[in-house]
Amino acid sequence: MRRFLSAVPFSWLIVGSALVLFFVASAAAQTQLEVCDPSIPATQGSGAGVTSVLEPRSKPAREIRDLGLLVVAICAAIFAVVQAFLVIAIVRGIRDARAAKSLPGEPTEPVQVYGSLPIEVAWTVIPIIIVFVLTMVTIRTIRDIDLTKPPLGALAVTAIGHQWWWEFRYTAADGSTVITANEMHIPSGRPIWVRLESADVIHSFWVPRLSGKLDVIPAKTNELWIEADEPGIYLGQCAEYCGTQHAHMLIRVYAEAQAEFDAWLTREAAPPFEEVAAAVGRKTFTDFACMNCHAIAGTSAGMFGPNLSHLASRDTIGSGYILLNEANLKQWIHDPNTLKPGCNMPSLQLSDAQVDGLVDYLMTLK
Ligand code: HEC
Ligand SMILES: [Cu+2]
Repeated sequence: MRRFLSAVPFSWLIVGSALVLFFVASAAAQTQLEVCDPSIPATQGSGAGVTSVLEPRSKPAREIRDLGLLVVAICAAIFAVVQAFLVIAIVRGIRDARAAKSLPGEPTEPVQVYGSLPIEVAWTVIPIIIVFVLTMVTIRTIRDIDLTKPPLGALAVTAIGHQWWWEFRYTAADGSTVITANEMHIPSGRPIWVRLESADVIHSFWVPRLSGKLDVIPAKTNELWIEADEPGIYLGQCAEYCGTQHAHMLIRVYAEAQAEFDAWLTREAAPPFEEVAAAVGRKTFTDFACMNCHAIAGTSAGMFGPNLSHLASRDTIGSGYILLNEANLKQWIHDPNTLKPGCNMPSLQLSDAQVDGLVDYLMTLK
């Protein structure tokens, strides 16, 4: 037994640990991965909150999963065959060595075989076939999902990556541009043609259940087909390291029935409802630098930070990282760095009264 163990190749240890890691990782992926703050309502609709590539909800994501599983299956088969030969060789080697010991004088080397034509042909032709199959299947998948033109009936949305949040732009029925942040609404069952742009560095747009990932590159527009088969919230994540708060540059895709989506877009296109009682907060907003960085329809036009026109209709702030409620908003405005360290919004050192006014005002922006 000790003999056998010492003969176990080192590669098995590596492969063994890799397998253990793989199973642990896939188990983790299976658990309901929620955004960092577990109190954020990630789940709505079937299986929302899951970010696993193994649970696709669109044609592009399904094709990517299927291709991945095919590659894993072929590699597993190759692994099994190679390891089987290895085990046979080890067992025979030990047996022959034992036999040689009991028969002194016999050669301990196994019979040497050189240049067997059938074997040479087999291990040349079989890998070529495997590589050929993988190439063809990959080309087919790319042709199916990496489109150069929007699919029929697609809705065009522009997504702009910023350090560390997402901006989404739509064209409303009246031709006006609707701008929102971090929570992307889409009609379910309809292809979405996402034009990806960056305001600063390279990001990557990835909603695992809706499509593959695609880089978001400054001064270049990439185009990505995403789609949700069924309504629900689908979580995504910037997938290209882009600085301090890269990990908290989350994407929330709200897929809803077409009529619901249309109603949402119409609401977003309209000016926000403002209560007269919130006028104090509105004045603070325009008196301070808030207005230079944030746009609120009818109030300010800043473009550096997220559009706040309909902030109160969103579930989260800080790019899907923090639940939107009065307490969090208060803390955020006092000093966003206590919630999202390193983010590009400064603390304006406002008094409690000023912050309270701002919160009252912002929470009316439905
Ligand atoms: C220098 C520009 C700048 C100024 C000034 C500024 N902000 Fe921001 N703000 C940002 C940026 C950038 C973000 C996005 C931070 C992130 O998620 O990483 C942000 C995020 C926010 C958010 C969360 C929005 C969302 O959807 O995630 C709110 C609310 C907000 N700011 C309110 C204010 C208020 C109120 C003021 C004035 C007291 C203010 N901001 C001043 C740049 C600014
Ligand atoms: Cu990033």
